[in-house]
Amino acid sequence: MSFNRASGPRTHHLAAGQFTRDPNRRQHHPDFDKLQLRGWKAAEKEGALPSAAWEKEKAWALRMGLTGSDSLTDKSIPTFARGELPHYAGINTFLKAPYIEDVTKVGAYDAAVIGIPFDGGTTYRPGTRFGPQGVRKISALYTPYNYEMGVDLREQMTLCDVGDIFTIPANIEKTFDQITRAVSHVASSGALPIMIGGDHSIGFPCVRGIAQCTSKRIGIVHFDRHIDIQEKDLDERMHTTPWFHATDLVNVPAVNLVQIGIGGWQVPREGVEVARERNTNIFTMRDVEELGLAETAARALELAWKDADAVYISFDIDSVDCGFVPGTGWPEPGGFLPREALELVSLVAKEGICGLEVVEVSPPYDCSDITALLATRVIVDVLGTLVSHGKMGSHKSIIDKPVSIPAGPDVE
Ligand SMILES: [Mn+2]
Repeated sequence: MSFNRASGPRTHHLAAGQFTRDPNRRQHHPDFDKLQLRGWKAAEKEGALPSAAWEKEKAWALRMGLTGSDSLTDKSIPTFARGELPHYAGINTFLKAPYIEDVTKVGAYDAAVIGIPFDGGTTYRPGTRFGPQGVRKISALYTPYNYEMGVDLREQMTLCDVGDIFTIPANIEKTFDQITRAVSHVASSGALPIMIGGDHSIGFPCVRGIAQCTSKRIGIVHFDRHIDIQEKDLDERMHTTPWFHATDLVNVPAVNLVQIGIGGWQVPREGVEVARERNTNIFTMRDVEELGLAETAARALELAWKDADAVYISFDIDSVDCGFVPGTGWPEPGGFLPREALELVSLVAKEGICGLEVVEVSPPYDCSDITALLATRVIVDVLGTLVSHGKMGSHKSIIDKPVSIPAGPDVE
């Protein structure tokens, strides 16, 4: 309708006389209706968002950081930087979310970011122990508002950063126990666990942490170029093995494991054999290309949710073409374009999730923080999707066996 020339020029936003024809002047489509553009609709949606949490944050910043200098016109600017602004300043948490020093308080938040600085499961290039800090650092440039989604995370949900898990660099098994304990604590609190790795070996203890808080069945959607399902690698449970051990858990069946983007020359045959034996679901990049993003997501959701009660997302940053993610341990060409990956992960998240991990960001190999930036995008896009589809908090209903981990005694 908006391109129907017969309907004549639309003039809603044009001054009278603007359509006087000058043959030397380039004319715009006279009947182009910008009100039909998603861009304009998104702008209108912003007008309906609240700003109460932003006002509260600014008042808090003045209380915490002292009122600003007399010469400043904007009286909401404090002397010491507190909260979101300026983006280049401050002690970085993920998205400048509050740091929860006392983890017994994590249940007061809808979602909690957990750093897992561990690269002891790496079989080639290390460095993912710096992943959580790399992602937090570049996440500082984001605002909590997304124009296209029409979502403001600050206004519509509560997010905190619980800091990092105390990993044991020389011992994979002790690290796994620490990770499971931490993730089970956060999941039991009701906050949605959002893990920043770390190498992909953390996938097993993260899923185990959630699985032990519930009698329900969990499916996994796994974005990767690698299959990551052999039993051992180099004699240990390395980053090539998480789904072998996760799908050994009674309530995490392999038939609900959906692996998307797998392919190239780095998929070990040992893993392929296990995937075949356990009947997992594998989509190559060519599958994604032929099906299209919407159909891929629809089929992935169907498989992951079949007789399951919740779905966990594991996003390996190396699922994206290595031209976009130099900062990773096993770079492989031919993966997703960033725009495809973000679209697909959002399409999967819109049905709700019980946890998200983003792994394999290795800042020492990164350029201009672009790999860490994409990891940040995956997390904020998933959060925005959960908010815009009313799925934030949907995981709470599966937590029927919450764990209780003792804190140390009170100190002065
Ligand atoms: Mn991988």
